[in-house]
Amino acid sequence: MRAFVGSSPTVALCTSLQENEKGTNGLDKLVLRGPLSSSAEIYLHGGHITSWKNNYREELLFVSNKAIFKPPKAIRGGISICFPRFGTHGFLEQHGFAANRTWSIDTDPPSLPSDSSSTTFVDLILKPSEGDLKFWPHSFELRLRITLTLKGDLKVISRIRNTNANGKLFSFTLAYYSYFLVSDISEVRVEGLETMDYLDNLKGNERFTEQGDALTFESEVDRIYLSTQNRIAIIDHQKRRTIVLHKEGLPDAVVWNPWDKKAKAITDFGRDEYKRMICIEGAAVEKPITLKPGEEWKGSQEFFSVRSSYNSGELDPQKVHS
Ligand code: TA6
Repeated sequence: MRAFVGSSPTVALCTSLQENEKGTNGLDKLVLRGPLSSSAEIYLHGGHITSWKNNYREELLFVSNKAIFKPPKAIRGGISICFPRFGTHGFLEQHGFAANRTWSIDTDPPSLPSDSSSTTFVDLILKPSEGDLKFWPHSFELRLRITLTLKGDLKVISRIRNTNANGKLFSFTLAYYSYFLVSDISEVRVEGLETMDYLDNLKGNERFTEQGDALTFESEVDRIYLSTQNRIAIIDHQKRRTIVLHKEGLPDAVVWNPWDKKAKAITDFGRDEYKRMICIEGAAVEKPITLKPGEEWKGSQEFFSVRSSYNSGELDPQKVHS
């Protein structure tokens, strides 16, 4: 099946995705090739991005060696969308069900302002099944546009429309559940969350205030930073690389590393893999988003990889881009 990928008007020819490949366990996988040598791999199971390689062909996402590519179990790693709930909420699976369902390629997406730089992109869509409606009785259209830019940056735009015919509004929380590959978690610093308030999931979700300098990691961390600034940097000294996240419409940020004890309890996670990953994700958790029928919410997260691990508060990837 040939899937169509779009590109910005400045790039006359639309390049098409490679054939819809068969990935692990024969699951449908799309390969998106950027205008230069970047790439992304996306499974229709979960609308799950399992690889993002920059123009230097460096892999930037973590996927567990023990990930189970068998629906409905979500793939452990990469980037997926927690919807309609982040976290545990009664009968809903942990982090909702969007990452547990099979998505489709959206061949007729409502238009989006095209990017200024040349890009290639693919559009995915998820609508609720009859089974989902039993758990969460709301009709919705969840769209993802996954884009690679000329510079090898990844951009994920999510749109959620309330398509209830019964006039009912609905509220949801959401997170871009993102696992980044790092050389050694004890060598990683995170800038951009200094002095922010956070809810600590390890202390009964009590509210604390972050200290005044970059985050470093010596043990399990499981926090939701609230109403943060939109730019967060993951600085990896050993790889001499910084991954910069720029989020829009996602006021909060989740930071998670299971460390050794919790890692052992996660069946689809290698016991030492916590050393090579960090989850940092734009989210809308503290204040659920409410949509009336016909209304649409849009959020996005851009991911830049910068070949430097300098210690600075002024991270402008455009100036120091790889
Ligand atoms: O994103 C952080 C978190 O909510 C942690 O609390 C931890 O539970 C993690 O998700 C793992 O959730 P999962 O359902 O993917 O095993």
